[in-house]
Amino acid sequence: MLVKKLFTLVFIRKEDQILLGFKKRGFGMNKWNGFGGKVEPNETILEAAARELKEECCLTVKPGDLKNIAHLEFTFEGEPTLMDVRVFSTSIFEGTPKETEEMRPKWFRHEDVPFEDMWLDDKLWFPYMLQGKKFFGHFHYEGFDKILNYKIEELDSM
Ligand code: 6U4
Ligand code: NA
Ligand code: NA
Repeated sequence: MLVKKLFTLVFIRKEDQILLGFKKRGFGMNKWNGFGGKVEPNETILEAAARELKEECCLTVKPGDLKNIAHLEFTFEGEPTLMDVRVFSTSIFEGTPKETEEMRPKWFRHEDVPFEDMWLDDKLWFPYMLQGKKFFGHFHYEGFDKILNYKIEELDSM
């Protein structure tokens, strides 16, 4: 049986740029990604998404301004965990991104997204996100550097 764990992942957009953070510690260390983390028992998924964004790069968003753009699932060969990742995006935010203990933020133009220093799945689904599509993706990993199989489905609504 798979044990589901719920995570958030937030992408801030500005004109033709997207904000990524270089993760300095923990899961996904030394990779660029959106901002996010575990959903705590006392909060909604949107509250968790806004909280993690604030903690990790000091930007403020209203939870209601976050648009749910994707649902990603990650499983790992031989492991009982399913990572259930809810992906959000907005261009409505307050503040200037600041480096924290967890993340070093940086704006990237779409053509400069550093896929070679990101999770392997990102280059498979970023094109959907950058084109403004909604989608579901499931990725089955062996370890952290090999995808055994995956599927991505575009969705009409989330
Ligand atoms: P703590 O324990 O506070 O450091 P927390 O910030 O709660 O952790 P974290 O950073 O471990 O959680 O959450 C993992 C983050 O990585 C979430 O935003 C989801 C994201 N993530 C996990 N696997 C991913 C993958 N294969 N591709 C991807 N993002 C992934 O693009
Ligand atoms: Na995190
Ligand atoms: Na965090």
